Amino acid sequence: MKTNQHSLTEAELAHYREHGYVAVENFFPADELQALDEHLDRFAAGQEADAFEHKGQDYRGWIMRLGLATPQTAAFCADDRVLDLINPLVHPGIAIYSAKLVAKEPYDTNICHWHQDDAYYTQHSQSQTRMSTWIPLQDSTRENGCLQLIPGSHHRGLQPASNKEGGTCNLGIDSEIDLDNCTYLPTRAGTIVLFSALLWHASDGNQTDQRRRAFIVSYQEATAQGGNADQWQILRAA
Ligand SMILES: O=C(O)CCC(=O)C(=O)O
Repeated sequence: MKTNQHSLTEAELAHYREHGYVAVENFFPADELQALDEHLDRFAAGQEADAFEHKGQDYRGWIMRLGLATPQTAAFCADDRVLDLINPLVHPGIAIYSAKLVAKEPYDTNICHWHQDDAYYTQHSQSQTRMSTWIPLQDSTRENGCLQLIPGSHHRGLQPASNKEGGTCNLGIDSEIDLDNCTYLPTRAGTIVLFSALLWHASDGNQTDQRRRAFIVSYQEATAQGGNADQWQILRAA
C-alpha cells in the first residue's frame, strides 16, 4: 500500500491539468484523521451558536473559517506533506485562502448545488492557480453524498452564477450542466482530492445513518492578496 506520498507523479499532474482534479489515496493515516475529527467535535461543542457563519437546518454540522481557528487546524492547513503535494499546482509560493468543515449529517437531504469555488472566492481575492484540497474524514460514497465533478470543466473559466433555492453551495452555475459527463468520486478516508477552484462540482444528500464530513482547505499563490477574512496567511514565500 502506498502511504504518505508527498509529491504528485507525472501521471497525477497530467490528470489534474487535463481534468481539473486528482485523487491521491492513502495520503493521511487513519489516526490523524480521527484526531482531527474529534478535535472538530470538541471545537464545535465549545462555540457559541453565533460563531458559525452558516447555521440552521441547511448547514448543520458545517464550521466555517477554520484556517487559523485553533493551533490544530492551523497546523493541518500548513502541513508540509500537503504543501509539497500541491507545490507544482499553486505558485509562486503558497498561501491559505480558507478552511472549513463540510458535513452531511445522517439523512441530510441537502444537496450541494453545482458550483465553482471561485464564484465565491473571487469576491475576496483574485488568483491564477487557486485550488482546494478535499479531505474526507469518513469514507464517502454515492449513498452518503460523495463529490460529483464535471472533468475538464475548469477549462471553461469562471461562469455566471446566481443564488439557487435550497441546499448548500447555492451560488450555483447558471450554464447548463452536462450531466452525461458527471463523474461520481467515492473516496476512502485517507484520500486527498485536489481540485481547481474553477472545476464544476456538486454533491447529493446523505441517505445513510452515518455522518459524512470533509475538511476542505483552499490554497492560492502567495502573490495573490487576501483570502477569506482572517484566514489568509502566506505559508511558503514566492
Ligand atoms: O463536500 C461537499 O459536499 C462539497 C462541498 C463544496 O463543494 C464546497 O463547500 O465548496
